[in-house]
Amino acid sequence: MAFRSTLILRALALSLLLALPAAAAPPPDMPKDYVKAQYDEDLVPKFTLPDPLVLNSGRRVRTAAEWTRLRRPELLQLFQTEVYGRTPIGRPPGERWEVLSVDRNAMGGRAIYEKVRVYLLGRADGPKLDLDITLPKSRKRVPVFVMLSWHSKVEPQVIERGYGVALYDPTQLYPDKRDVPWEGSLRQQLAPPGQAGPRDDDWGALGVWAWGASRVVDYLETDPLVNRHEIMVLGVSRYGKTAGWAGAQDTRFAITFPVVSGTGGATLVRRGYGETVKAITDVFPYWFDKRFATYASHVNDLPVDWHELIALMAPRPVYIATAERDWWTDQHGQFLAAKNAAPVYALFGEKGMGVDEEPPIESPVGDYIGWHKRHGVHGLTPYDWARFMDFADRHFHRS
Ligand code: GTR
Repeated sequence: MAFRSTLILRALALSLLLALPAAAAPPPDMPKDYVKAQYDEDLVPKFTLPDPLVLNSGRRVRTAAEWTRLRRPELLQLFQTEVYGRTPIGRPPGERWEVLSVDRNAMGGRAIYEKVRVYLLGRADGPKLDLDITLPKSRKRVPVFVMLSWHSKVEPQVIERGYGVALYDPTQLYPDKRDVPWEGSLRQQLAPPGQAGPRDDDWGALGVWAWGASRVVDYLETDPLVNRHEIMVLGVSRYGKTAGWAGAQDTRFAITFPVVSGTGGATLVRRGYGETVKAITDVFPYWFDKRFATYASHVNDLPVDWHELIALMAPRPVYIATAERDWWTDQHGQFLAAKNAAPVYALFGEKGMGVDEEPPIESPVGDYIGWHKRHGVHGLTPYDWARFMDFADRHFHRS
């Protein structure tokens, strides 16, 4: 394929050499039963990151306009064909929704709770998406986190600080398991006419789930209580990966929050630290397209790495959250991905993280690219939420 020769060209002449940290940290002191993988910073191989600002043709983009017109579509396409699979359709023509119920006295009278059902293809007996929306009572339209989740618990401080939450369960669209038959799946229902079966670049579960997050926005944009310019996307772990891919593709997301997203979310896969491409595609091949697994033994040939996924948000803000005892997600790899996305933000005149070294624990950094590592393990905590809203307050000019 054309990008392969370009790849070689890039690797030879135009690539960016990643500076490894001068003094590597000692291997972490982790629980004995922690999942086995490579966790020694000294053993991270030297590698070359693809340069987000170099076109497949080898030419360098120099302006924000060139990035948006030329490079952004190329990178989106590479993430589609090589990683997540193609998103075959945007908003389906027949999509409609129904507000099933509204409770104006939710959370002790502080919130409004709406249940909304989206009929993705218009038909009541077709695929649907159920939304649980909790909005703080307010005289103004409110900012909203679209959150992908299995459960419908809303963190009270979010409502107290004036933010809404729209929850949806991605598995309603596509099950989180291997070997789901293509026949009858949403993937088949949304495939271009004439496609008889799955292809190597057919979207995996993460792609379908991310597409669902965009369908939530279709509804939210019409909700009179919601500020359509302040819709964000947030997910944790596998749904953090999903949130990243959703935010990269759909510019209606004002801010993206990939939380402990790790491999396939916001970390550099070339580091081979913690969960590798091989590990993730062995256990969760169906999250991605078929082509992604073919890079497992030679990740350096992957024409993208995850600093470029973060760059796809530019100039919209993005906030990457990691946890101290979550080595599997490669926290430092998520720092380096964030750092190496900055040149794209710079084209827009925006500052990324504003630091070169990983900051101390629980010292959030970042202007347009927010980043923190908090105490604790894999998950989402009140500390994370508080920092996310500090970041959003700043960008939405809320006091
Ligand atoms: C793990 C997987 C991670 C992460 C996690 C989760 O088993 O290796 O990539 O996605 O599941 O979603 O909880």
